[in-house]
Amino acid sequence: MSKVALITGVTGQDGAYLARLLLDKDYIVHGIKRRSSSFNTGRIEDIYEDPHEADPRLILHYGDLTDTANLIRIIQQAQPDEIYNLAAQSHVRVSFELPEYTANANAIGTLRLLEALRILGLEAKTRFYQASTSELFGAAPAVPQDETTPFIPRSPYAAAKLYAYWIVVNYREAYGLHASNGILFNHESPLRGETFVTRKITRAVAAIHLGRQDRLHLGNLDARRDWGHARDYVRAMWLMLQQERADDYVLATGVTTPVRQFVEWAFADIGIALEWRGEGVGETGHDAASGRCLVAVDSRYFRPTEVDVLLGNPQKAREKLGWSHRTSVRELAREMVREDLRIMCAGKE
Ligand code: NDP
Ligand code: GDR
Repeated sequence: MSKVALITGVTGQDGAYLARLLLDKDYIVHGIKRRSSSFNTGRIEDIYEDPHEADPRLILHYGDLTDTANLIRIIQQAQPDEIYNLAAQSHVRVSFELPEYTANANAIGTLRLLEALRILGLEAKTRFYQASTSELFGAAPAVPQDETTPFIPRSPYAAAKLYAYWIVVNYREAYGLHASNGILFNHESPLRGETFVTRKITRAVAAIHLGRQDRLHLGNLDARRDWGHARDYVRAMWLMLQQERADDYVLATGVTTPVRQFVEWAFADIGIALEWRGEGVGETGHDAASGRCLVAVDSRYFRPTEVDVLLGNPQKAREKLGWSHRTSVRELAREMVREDLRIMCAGKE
């Protein structure tokens, strides 16, 4: 008998990688997608079978984390063995513009799913994965950060995810749910949303190379992130739900890189060495060979409160799950530039 999984956020970056992984493991996968005015299933196009064909193994439901009745109905229909709660308003900068919605979807949305499991009497059957985040560490003074590092959130996004983290722990302790938090550091891929910094950089570099864009405008170049590949991280989500006991795990590479370095690597991949001039807002990056200005720092991309340094220690995941990342941040940057060039050349953009 195939296991049944339900993925919220199946149309997002991680949802797309996880759905593939679970289908490869012979799961039946239910996914929740939002109604939108244009197609939003681009990332799962190749695995989403025609719903008119018999026995499709990926089944999509319209849904939203802000609609309690809808979530209860979907879970009742799917009767999942595993739920992966990946849906969220996931953009930190945007959460300063949409703080209430972010709390509703990211915090209360998680509570709605957990309550649905209780209402439906699925506490003993259904295992639960929560997409927690390194943003919880926020202004934590010490690096590297691990499962014992205190949380000091620095954005409405992180504050909402903090509630979600603790409500998952509480339902595990109070009701015996097999519910785990993956505290994931940044992970990227060619499927990364276009407004997150890595993808914004690699798309711009590809467009500049093809003569379709003049300049890349960015915010804080000195923030440091522990970047891994999404493909590696979804493997660990699955592993967490296969453990006898639910627990919370940091997933990270153990390497931190400034945004500035990622920009330099991406330009290096199209043969351009960058030279920086100035400092702070107004700083610019130039093609060292031609002097052409290709990067400009713009105040509009700064955040009211920033997370300066993220660096994770994934030792627990290594020891207990046997997990470690396979793709380095340098390889990741190269893959993303290559894919964006391919997509643009193929005329898909
Ligand atoms: P994406 O932004 O790519 O995907 C988010 C998904 O959530 C999309 O499918 C989106 O739908 C869906 N969604 C948003 N709001 C709602 C809602 N109200 N109801 C139902 N679905 C909704 O994020 P990622 O794949 O990168 O991340 C997955 C999860 O992991 C998120 O919760 C994120 O906060 C968290 N996370 C991500 C990290 C990363 O580095 N990628 C690191 C740590 C945590 P639509 O396609 O319609 O927009
Ligand atoms: P983050 O990712 O906020 O870490 O959240 P993002 O790529 O948005 O920012 C990373 C760092 O880059 C700096 N930055 C810019 N960021 C964006 N988006 N656009 C810019 O132009 C820009 N210039 C500089 C930012 O200030 C920041 O320091 C991601 C999301 O996936 C969350 O959902 C997840 O929880 C965390 O990673 C871990």
